[in-house]
Parts: sequence; structure tokens; C-alpha cells
Amino acid sequence: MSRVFSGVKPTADVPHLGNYIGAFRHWVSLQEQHECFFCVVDLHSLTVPWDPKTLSLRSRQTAASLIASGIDPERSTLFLQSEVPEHTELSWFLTCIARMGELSRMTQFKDKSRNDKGEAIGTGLYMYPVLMAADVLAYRADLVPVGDDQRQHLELMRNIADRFNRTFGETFPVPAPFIAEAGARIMSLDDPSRKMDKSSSRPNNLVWMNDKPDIVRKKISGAVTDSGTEIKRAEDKPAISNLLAIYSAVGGSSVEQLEQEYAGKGYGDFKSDLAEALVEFLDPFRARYEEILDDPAQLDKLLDGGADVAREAARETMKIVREAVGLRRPSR
Ligand code: AQP
Repeated sequence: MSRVFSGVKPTADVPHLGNYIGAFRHWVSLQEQHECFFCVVDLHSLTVPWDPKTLSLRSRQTAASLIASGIDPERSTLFLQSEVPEHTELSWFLTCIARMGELSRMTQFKDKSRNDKGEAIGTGLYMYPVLMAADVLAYRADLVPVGDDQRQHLELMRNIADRFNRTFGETFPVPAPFIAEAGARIMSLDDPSRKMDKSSSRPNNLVWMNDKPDIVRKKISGAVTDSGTEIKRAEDKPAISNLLAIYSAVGGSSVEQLEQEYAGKGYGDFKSDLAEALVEFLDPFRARYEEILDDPAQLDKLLDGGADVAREAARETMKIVREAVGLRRPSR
């Protein structure tokens, strides 16, 4: 049984469809056969300006979203990152072996800091891939299921784990990324050259997991399409390829089956069927999500239990790490 770790930032009230398709749906199936730790990585959401009034509410809402998506807290350990201080402790050890050069190459940092003047960018945005490495390594996880946007961070994490092992002795498994072939990068509905993104200021870029049916229909009918009329996955058809990926993920048919089904039909038919498939898929999510939030005491109990299990596992790792780096007093 492999150990699996992954996380989601509570940078919005609920996740978007891309989060579900690229990550959560795989978490749900992995929990059947692996020992899984799923974490609301609230400390990562501090890398961009945040509102202290909504931070903890969003963390709980995000945890509720994971349960509503199918994460079973009886089977998987579900918890909030900030409740396990070992993440930040390990992060310091890893910061000391991470290199400026490798962090400076991270494209997410370059993208997110592009529009800011240097002095306005928090150091956290630069350093967070190291905290992400600590999140995973604190559990000595073997497998990290993520969307394609995290590929580069996973590579950095592997380098850091490998460097630590070579310097201080075999301590961490070098974690393998789990990035599915289909749906690993769901693109924006209004601009298929950009990824669907929680923090975008363009509301029609995405479908929120709790969008109501009329909003879903409106967003899908307004989604940009490509020139031509064919419903086909192709490099020069990024918008339709993206909609096909979404339809396939929520509807259960393969892209090839969908291409056959819509051969000779127009974008109008395709979009309206996709919207209905999405409505049908999101309805039970929304109901379950609201039900979970209606019982905050039960949600807290689940998160408390998850944090207890996570702390115990992370403490075990920290004992080994402290010893390996030479921090243990000889007399103790
Ligand atoms: N568009 C996407 N397609 C497929 N997978 C995606 N993920 C994110 N966007 C897409 C995957 O969802 C998991 C949780 O993501 P996150 O909350 O940690 O944030 P992120 O990857 O930085 O992207 P977001 O959700 O759009 O948030 P913001 O705007 O706050 O940066 C991850 O496994 C991610 O790969």
C-alpha cells in the first residue's frame, strides 16, 4: 500500500471544476487502495494577499468540498495544514538545502509575480514550493496526485528529497507524481490558452463546484469555441478540446465516443448537452456540500481527528529528520 499525499489551497469558497477533474476525482479513487493524507493547505493561501475574516471559513468550506467530492474521512486522513506545525518546521530544514536558482525557475512564481513590482511580492510566493515539498515529505509519501500545473513543483520536490537523502542519509522516499493523461489541465472557458484558475478576476473563466444550474448553463453557452464547426479534439481546436475533456470527465464517455456521438452536429447541441451533464453532475455535490456545512460540529470533529492522525505521522518523520541533520543532543 503506497502512501499518498495531496492538498488544495482554500483561496476561494469552493474549488472549481478543474480542481475536481485534475485532482480530486483521482484522490477519491486512490483512497480505495492506498493510505491517503488529504490536506487543506491553508498556509499556502497566505502567499497572496488574504482576508483574515474569511480564511478559516474558506478552509472549512474547502474541507467540506472534499468530502462532498467523495473523500471519505473514515478512510483517508483529512486535515488542515496549519494544525500540524511539523509542516513549517520541516520546511525550514528544506529551505536550507533548496537553491535560489531552482526556485527562481518556477514558472508559477514568474506568472504570479509578473504583474507586480518586485518589492510588493511576498517572499512566501517565492518559497512556497519548499513548503509544498515539506507537506509531502512530512508524511514520507510515495505518490502525489496533482494537476499538470504542479508538475514543475513536483520535480523540485523530488530534487530536494534526493539531495536531503544524499547529504544526510536515506530519509525520504522520493515521491512520484501522479498526473493523469486526461483532464490534468482544464483550461478557462473564456480563454483556452489559460488554465482554469480560482484567483482569476474573470468570473466566466470557470465553473465553481457549487454553481447553480442556470449559472452553469449560462457559463457553458458563453464558453468560447474555435473556428469551424467540427466537434473534435485537435491541437488547433483548444476550446472544443477543453470542453470535450470536461464532458468526458463528468459524463463518463471517452472523448472518442463523444466525437462520434456529435459528428455532424453543431456547437449549440454539444454545449447544451454538456451543460445538462454538468448540472446533473454538480447537483449531488451541491446538496452534499450544503448538508456538511449545516453540521459544523461534525465537520470540526472530523478535522480534529484528521489533524491528530496527521500530527502523529509527521512527528514520527521529524524525529528521524532532526536526528539525521544532527540536532539531537547526544545525552538524550
Ligand atoms: N485548471 C486545472 N486543471 C486541472 N487541475 C487543476 N488544479 C488546479 N487547477 C487545475 C489542481 O487542483 C489541485 C488543487 O489546486 P490548488 O488549490 O492547490 O491551486 P492551484 O493549482 O494553484 O490552482 P487554482 O485552483 O486555480 O488556485 P489559485 O488560483 O489560487 O492558484 C492541484 O492538484 C492542482 O494541480
